[in-house]
Amino acid sequence: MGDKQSEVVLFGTWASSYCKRVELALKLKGIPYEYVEENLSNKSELLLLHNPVYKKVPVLVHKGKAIAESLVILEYIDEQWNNAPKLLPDDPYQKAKLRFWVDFYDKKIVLATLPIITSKGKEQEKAIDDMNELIRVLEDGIKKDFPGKFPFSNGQPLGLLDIIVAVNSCNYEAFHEAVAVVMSPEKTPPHFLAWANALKQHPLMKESLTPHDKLVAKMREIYFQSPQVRPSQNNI
Ligand SMILES: N[C@@H](CCC(=O)N[C@@H](CS)C(=O)NCC(=O)O)C(=O)O
Repeated sequence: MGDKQSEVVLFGTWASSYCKRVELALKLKGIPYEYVEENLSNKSELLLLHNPVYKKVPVLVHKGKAIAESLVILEYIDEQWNNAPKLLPDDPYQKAKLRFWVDFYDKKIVLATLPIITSKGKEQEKAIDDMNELIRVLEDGIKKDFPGKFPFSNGQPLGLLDIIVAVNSCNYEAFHEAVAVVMSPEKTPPHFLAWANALKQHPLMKESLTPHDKLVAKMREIYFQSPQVRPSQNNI
C-alpha cells in the first residue's frame, strides 16, 4: 500500500499505457516516487478515495493531494517540477499545437486500436487501414506544425508527444505477435515508423518497457476475450 511518508505516489497497473505515460514522465524528470500496483478487479479503497469520479488508474498523489487522468497528471508534473527536460514548449502557440496533437493521438489513434482487437478477417484489415490513415494525418500535421522537427530522433530529450506515442507504438511488435500486424513499411507513414523505432532505442524506454513476452501474453488474453474474436460454440 502507499506509504504515507512518500512525497510522490503513483497508483497504476503494469499493463496500462496510461500509467506508463506517468511513469516515464517521473523518470524523465528524475522525480523519486513510490509505485502502488492496483488490481483493477478489486480496486483499493485508496484508489477509490483518490479518484472517486472515474475510479481509474493512473492516479498521482503529491504531498497527499491526488491528481487523476494521465494527461492532466503529465501537465501537473511539468509545471510542478519545471526543470529540464520540459515536456511542453513555453511558447503558448507551440504549446497549443502540441496539445492539439496529443489530444488527437489520445482520442483518435489510441481508440482506433479497439476495432482492431474486436474483429478479424476483412473487418480487421479495414480497421488496420483506418489506423494507418489516422497516423498519416498525425504525421502530416506534425510536419506542418513543427517544421524540421521530424523525425523526433534518438538523443533528443523526450517531450509530451514522444511519451504519448512511445507507450503505445514502441510495443508494436508485441501487438503484431498477439493480434495482427498494424505497423509496417508498406502501410505506415515512414516518418512515424522511424519515430517509433527511434523511441524504442531511447535508454528510458529500454528500461521502462514491459518485457515483450509478458506483454504478448496480456494482449492475447485481452484479444481472445473479445466476443467477436473468441470462437463461439457454433464455430467449433
Ligand atoms: N483517460 C484516462 C484513462 C485511464 C484508464 O482507462 N485506465 C484504465 C486502465 S488502462 C482503468 O483504470 N480501468 C479501470 C476501470 O475502467 O474500471 C487517463 O488518461 O488516465
